[in-house]
Amino acid sequence: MGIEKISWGNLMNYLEVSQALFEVASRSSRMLVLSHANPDADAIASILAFQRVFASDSRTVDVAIGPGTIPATLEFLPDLDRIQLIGDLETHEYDLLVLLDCADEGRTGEVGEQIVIELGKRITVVNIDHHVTNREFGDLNIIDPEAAATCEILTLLFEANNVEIDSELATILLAGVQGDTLGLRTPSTTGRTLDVSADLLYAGADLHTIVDYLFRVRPFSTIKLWGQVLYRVSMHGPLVWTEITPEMLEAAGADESEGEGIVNFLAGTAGARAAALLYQKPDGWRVSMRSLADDVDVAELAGLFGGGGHSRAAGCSLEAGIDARNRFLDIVADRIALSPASAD
Ligand SMILES: [Mn+2]
Repeated sequence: MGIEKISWGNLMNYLEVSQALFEVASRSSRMLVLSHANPDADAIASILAFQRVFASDSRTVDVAIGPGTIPATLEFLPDLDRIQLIGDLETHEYDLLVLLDCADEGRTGEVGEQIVIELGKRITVVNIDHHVTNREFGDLNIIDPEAAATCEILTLLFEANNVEIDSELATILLAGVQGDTLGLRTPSTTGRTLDVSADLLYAGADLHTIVDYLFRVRPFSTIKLWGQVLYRVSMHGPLVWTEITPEMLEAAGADESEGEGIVNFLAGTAGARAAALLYQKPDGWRVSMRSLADDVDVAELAGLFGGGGHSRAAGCSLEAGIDARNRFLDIVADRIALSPASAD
């Protein structure tokens, strides 16, 4: 509210968009910046970067995430203690709301969605994201599906406005880019992603620490969890899948976030066309999916179950119980077996 609804798609002019963003931000003295539940590196890095750039003596910037834990792989990032859970926010008195890396309001969790809807009636909502499924729910929608990470978009916006990027801010932003691209290895990685990464390295980003934490060094509990989860892996037609149960987490002494890399590991299964990791929760299953074939669109498949995401990486939720799980596996296996390329 307060400004005419504006949306930018890809091919947007970053100079123009950046001016609009900084103009809206300049009128704020109490900003709330949110990202999604079960946060990943891009979600956490986005809100931390935003706070660094926009917090000042005359402007408080609160940052919060939906339900979930901050992955241990991100513990090298500065200011993690400033991140709150949306459900724990003490006040909702803000004059600007910013959502980062969220395709829709629901990604912030149930409480978050209510807060977004309530605040959205009174104050301006800024929506910055790179998911192609973004619903453009904000007043100011900065959506660039060509970007490999929200942190890639933020870097371009900051650069366009001549923000001074010091080594800590550069490390934060590069961590988001590295996280979403799995170390610049996903198909979403473009020349621009490498340009942005190079800019951040020149600004002093600590790539060595990022790579060590995100991709190499893991707690023993994670190694134990992976052992159990991979032991149970199976093929359902062309779908490779496995699950994480509360019993496995307990036996390994691990938390749910320690399973995050497993679905990407499964995506390396020769002969499979899609991969799925199912997290068993008290109220149902949370599913993370990856496409291993150009003609398999997992965002579309997740959409069948009320979820969404990218064509190569997507997620959804299922009802509780083994029946719901098996029905999901059957439907997905059938669909990907029917994709055009499998007829070859
Ligand atoms: Mn992202």
